[in-house]
Amino acid sequence: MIKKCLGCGVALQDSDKNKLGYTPKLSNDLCMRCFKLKHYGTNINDGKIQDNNGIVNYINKSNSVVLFLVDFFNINNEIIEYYKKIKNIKYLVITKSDIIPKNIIKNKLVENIKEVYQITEDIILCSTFNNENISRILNIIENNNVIFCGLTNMGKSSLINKIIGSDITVSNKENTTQEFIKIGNIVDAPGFVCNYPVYVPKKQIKPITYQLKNKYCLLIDKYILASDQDINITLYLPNDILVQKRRVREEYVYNLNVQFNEDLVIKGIGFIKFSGAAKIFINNSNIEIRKSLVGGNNEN
Ligand SMILES: Nc1nc2c(ncn2[C@@H]2O[C@H](COP(=O)(O)OP(=O)(O)OP(=O)(O)O)[C@@H](O)[C@H]2O)c(=O)[nH]1
Ligand SMILES: [Mg+2]
Repeated sequence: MIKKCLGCGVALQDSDKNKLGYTPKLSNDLCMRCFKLKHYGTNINDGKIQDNNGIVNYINKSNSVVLFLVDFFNINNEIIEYYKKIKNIKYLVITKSDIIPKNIIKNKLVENIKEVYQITEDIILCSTFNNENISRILNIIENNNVIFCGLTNMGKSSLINKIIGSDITVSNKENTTQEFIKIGNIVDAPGFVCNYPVYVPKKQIKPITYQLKNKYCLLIDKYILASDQDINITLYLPNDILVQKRRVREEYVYNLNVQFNEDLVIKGIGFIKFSGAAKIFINNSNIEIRKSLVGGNNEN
């Protein structure tokens, strides 16, 4: 029988150092990639390119209950489309609830996600770090075969390790889990990988409000955001992302309309809530605009 790496699920091999699954000794439980990720946090191989639709097909062929994981900052249409393709009994699990800003009312957030993305199934907010709703997940697992799936870096393997005491490799690098890993009645799926990097926030996010002025733009990480008029915006982005105000230095084409109470989603990082209508410029094509997930009573 082929021996698989306990950390990421790839078949172990001792013949080619540069290929996935390499280990100097086949008696080892981990491939070299997992060993380095676990002990040094370094990634010696980006892993195979995941086939997102292949993952969906595998799930649809099973009769397992599906926990589809996504964190608060990575909810977008592209990901929700994968969620909707899954035909099994399923739950949308909003992970890393510990990083959701304090001002957000969680019940209201769940209502808003249901409304904006037309979700009819239960939504569970949970955190592996502070144990929020872990008991609800345990309950589902006790009574069903369960597949954990979702975007890469959403904490699938961390949650499984927490609830069953397994030792699947966890890291803030994308594509950590390489193959489906079956442990008892639980399956950890490789994460969906999209064409944008998925940031892992380190701590609870504090929303920051800026006035975006006509003559100034914001430099967010490596992206320029400019508006054709003065407007208040609130950034729901990891606080270690560098944000700087700059004087507008060139003519921008303001070709994107954002309305009052809408979010500009920057996929993989987070979103920006607009408190007024504006025409904007942003040099990033991985964006979406939606009715805001936050705001309303007592928020902001
Ligand atoms: N703040 C916070 N971070 C978490 C939580 N759960 C996981 N993380 C972090 O999220 C990152 C990704 O965790 P993984 O468990 O490897 O994510 P995954 O979904 O299995 O990722 P892939 O295997 O690439 O699909 C790690 O840096 C974890 O420490 C959580 O509840 N709260
Ligand atoms: Mg994983």
